[in-house]
Amino acid sequence: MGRRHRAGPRDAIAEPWGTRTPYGPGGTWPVRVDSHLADGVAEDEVERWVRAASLLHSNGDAMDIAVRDGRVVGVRGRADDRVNRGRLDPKDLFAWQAGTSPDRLTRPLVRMDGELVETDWDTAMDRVAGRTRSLLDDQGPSAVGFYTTGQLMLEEYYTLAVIAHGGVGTNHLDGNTRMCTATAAAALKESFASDGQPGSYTDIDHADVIALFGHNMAETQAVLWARVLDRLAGPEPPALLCVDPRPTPAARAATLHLAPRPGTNVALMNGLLHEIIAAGHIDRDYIDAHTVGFEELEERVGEYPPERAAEICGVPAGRIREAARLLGSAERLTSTVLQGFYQSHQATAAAVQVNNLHLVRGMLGRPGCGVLQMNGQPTAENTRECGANGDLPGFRNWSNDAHVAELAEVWNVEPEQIPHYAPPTHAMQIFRYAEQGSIRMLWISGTNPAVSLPELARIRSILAREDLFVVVQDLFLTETAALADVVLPAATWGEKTGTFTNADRTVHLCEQAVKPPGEARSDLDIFLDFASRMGFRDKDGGPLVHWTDPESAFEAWKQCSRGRPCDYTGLSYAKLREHGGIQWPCDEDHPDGTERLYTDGAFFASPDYCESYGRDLVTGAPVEPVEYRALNPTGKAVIKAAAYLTPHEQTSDDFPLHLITGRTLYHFHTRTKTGRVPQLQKAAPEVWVELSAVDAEAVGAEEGDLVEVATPRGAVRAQARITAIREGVVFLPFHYGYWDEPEDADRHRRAANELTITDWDPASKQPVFKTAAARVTLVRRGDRPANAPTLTASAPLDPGFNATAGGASAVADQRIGERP
Ligand SMILES: Nc1nc2c(c(=O)[nH]1)N[C@H]1C(S)=C(S)[C@@H](COP(=O)(O)OP(=O)(O)OC[C@H]3O[C@@H](n4cnc5c(=O)[nH]c(N)nc54)[C@H](O)[C@@H]3O)O[C@H]1N2
Ligand SMILES: Nc1nc2c(c(=O)[nH]1)N[C@H]1C(S)=C(S)[C@@H](COP(=O)(O)OP(=O)(O)OC[C@H]3O[C@@H](n4cnc5c(=O)[nH]c(N)nc54)[C@H](O)[C@@H]3O)O[C@H]1N2
Ligand SMILES: [Mo]
Repeated sequence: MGRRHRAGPRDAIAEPWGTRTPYGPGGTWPVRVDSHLADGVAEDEVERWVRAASLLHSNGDAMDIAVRDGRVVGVRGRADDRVNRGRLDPKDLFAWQAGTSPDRLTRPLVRMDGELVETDWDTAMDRVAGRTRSLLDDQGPSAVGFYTTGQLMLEEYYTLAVIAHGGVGTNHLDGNTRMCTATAAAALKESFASDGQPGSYTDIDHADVIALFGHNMAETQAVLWARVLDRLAGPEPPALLCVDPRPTPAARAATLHLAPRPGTNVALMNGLLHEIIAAGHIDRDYIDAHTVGFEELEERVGEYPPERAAEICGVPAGRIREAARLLGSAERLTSTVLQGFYQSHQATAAAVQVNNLHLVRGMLGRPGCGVLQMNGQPTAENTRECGANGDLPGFRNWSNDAHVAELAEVWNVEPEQIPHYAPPTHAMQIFRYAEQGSIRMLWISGTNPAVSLPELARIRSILAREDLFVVVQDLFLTETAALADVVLPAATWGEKTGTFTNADRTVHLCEQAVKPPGEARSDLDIFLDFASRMGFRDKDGGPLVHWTDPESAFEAWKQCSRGRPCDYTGLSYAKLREHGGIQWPCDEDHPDGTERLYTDGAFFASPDYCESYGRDLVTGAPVEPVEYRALNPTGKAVIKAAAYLTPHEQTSDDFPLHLITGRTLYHFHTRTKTGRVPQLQKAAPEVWVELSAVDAEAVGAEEGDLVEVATPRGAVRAQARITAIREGVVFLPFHYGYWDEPEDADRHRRAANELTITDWDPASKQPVFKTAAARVTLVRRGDRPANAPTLTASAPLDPGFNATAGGASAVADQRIGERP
């Protein structure tokens, strides 16, 4: 048995990554159990501990929810779980308090004479079902659209996918995962012809080089970053490469930090691949045995000697060479990719080059050799698996008739009932159809598009259209809910049971700990109620949705996943209770799950089996089945080359700066949860804008001054934070909508998405949140530094003022060495 000692409590706001537990290559990440209980509650006063996983990122940290008197009173990390080995980050530790917020929605609301008024479930659901029925009669299924999320549970997405594709029969079902990890899925489909994360978090334990591409891991997957920090603090630490225009904590810890001009990732990757191939740092045998397309890549990257890449990216050629040497000499390379690559005009093309890097170096499927095309939201993976994201369930191929027939068999419907005349409609197109009036009902669950979609003035005007019936299913009266015709109060994390799958395919069971407030219902119960009101039938007249609770929904999903890459048939609630997190595929042949995909160079890519034949990276046009068969008859990995294309919106005299947007450690998205959590809200209470000293001086602004950031779409006012961000680049966090100050006259001058553009990557259709041309002007002098976090990417150049801290209410316990 291991020792157990207290590392001493920490202020989890001031020390978000906690105390180091160093370890060496190939070692096991030591256990450190973090916990936080409500003020005045001692651990022995907790009545029950209920199994769960983290909600506000995709890391999948396993934890137990502490319950007393029927209320959640805290959380504790699970020592025995493969993902976090007990650790929790600030959102994990504190965000549960949002569930107990007094302004939770507790009754359905319907719009009467222009106002939202409380009503009962029957009235609300009859309105929803009645409108669906009349639209189906008048116009057919294409009048109805569903826009869901990456924050519900697998059982809920699967039920929604069956309802939308199999019941209503509409092709218009997508998730906010389109904003989030559509490019992760697209890049995996391009390279491996199927979604499915090749790597595993345990690759961090083995890697000798770790490369982060457009991923602020320290802030967005803080527990995974603690794992990296523990390797860095241990014997034989890995070298770290960070590619990000901002001085993120990872950039500051990196062996090598490249800060490219936003939107130039493809040129940079081509420059790196040019050097790696030229230096012969490639695995010829692997390339020959397991890939197609290498010659095209070699030729393409031949056009990007470091000097040319340097000119495009604004990174010195010498640094590109250095980075290529680092990547080229790695023996065990682990790469992660996220929004700095995914939310740009060449998102898929850039993310695919990271896959190419691993393919040409033969670094896949071995310990330490993994690509993690990251997810963002806690259950984005499930949205994708279940086909609630603009794909078919079970990673089935919409352009393969046999796959559609197989799905029809699982659902016991006619294949024609499942729309597959074109790929399922992507979210940006769903909103376009609503704008044009062909979609006349939009059911939004678990997402807040009035703050999170690009070009908000346009989104507000779409949601407010008279001829669009909007249903919003949420916990709170969000900016989006305020525009709805019907608002359905949902239960959330801790109030319902279901499964979650994280970014490295680890499935966790998350169990109900407490009752939802008032009349709030789980999303599953709401969807089931709708299916029964609609009377959806299979072809033998039985109920199409024949399950009644989370576990029976899970069992139904298992059958749908059978034989597919994301095979769940070997899992059960009982097994997840016994073992904690398990990685799919988990089936008869892999009863304990699967740590790494593609271990023997075998892919899910054969023409009959693959999820996708791929797309043209420039136009987005789907590759034809015959074309794919000719290119890749035996199902190898596909190496796809891409030329760099300039961003669509160029800087100009009027708009001379590059605007990028993103996150901070302490908040989640539109803050509907974290804004209601005192410790988190206090750490980052209001919007700020990050500027370099040079750009600030050019407009006469200093730290703390109020400035205006404008693009052709709108303007946001924020306090200036002067940082070591790349010159010519400004950064706005996108967390600040206006639900907490609805009467504020300046409310439309806080959200970053007032400024962003309606534009997307051609292959993944993911919007371009990370490149816009902007201008900054001084509004007025401030009298204090910006109220922005100091330990993160927004760290001030001048460290002379108070560091962000949480104080007494933010103390978390940490116990090192506690064994499962
Ligand atoms: N604290 C916190 N954690 C979260 C979330 C949250 O809201 N808050 N959200 C979760 C979700 S849904 C997601 S999707 C993930 C997102 O996690 P990340 O992708 O790590 O977060 P972002 O801040 O969106 O963007 C990452 C970085 O991209 C950089 N970047 C911008 N433009 C470029 C570019 O052109 N090239 C390169 N190389 N880099 C660029 C930015 O400077 C930024 O530091 O986080 C998850 N975790
Ligand atoms: N400018 C800019 N915009 C961005 C991004 C960016 O980097 N820059 N990132 C994009 C990305 S990656 C993402 S993921 C999106 C996120 O954008 P959103 O999805 O709009 O963000 P959230 O604030 O997480 O909204 C989730 C909503 O679901 C509700 N909710 C939580 N749990 C439950 C539940 O169990 N049931 C139901 N029914 N509702 C629930 C919450 O109260 C909240 O209103 O934003 C995108 N927009
Ligand atoms: Mo996301």
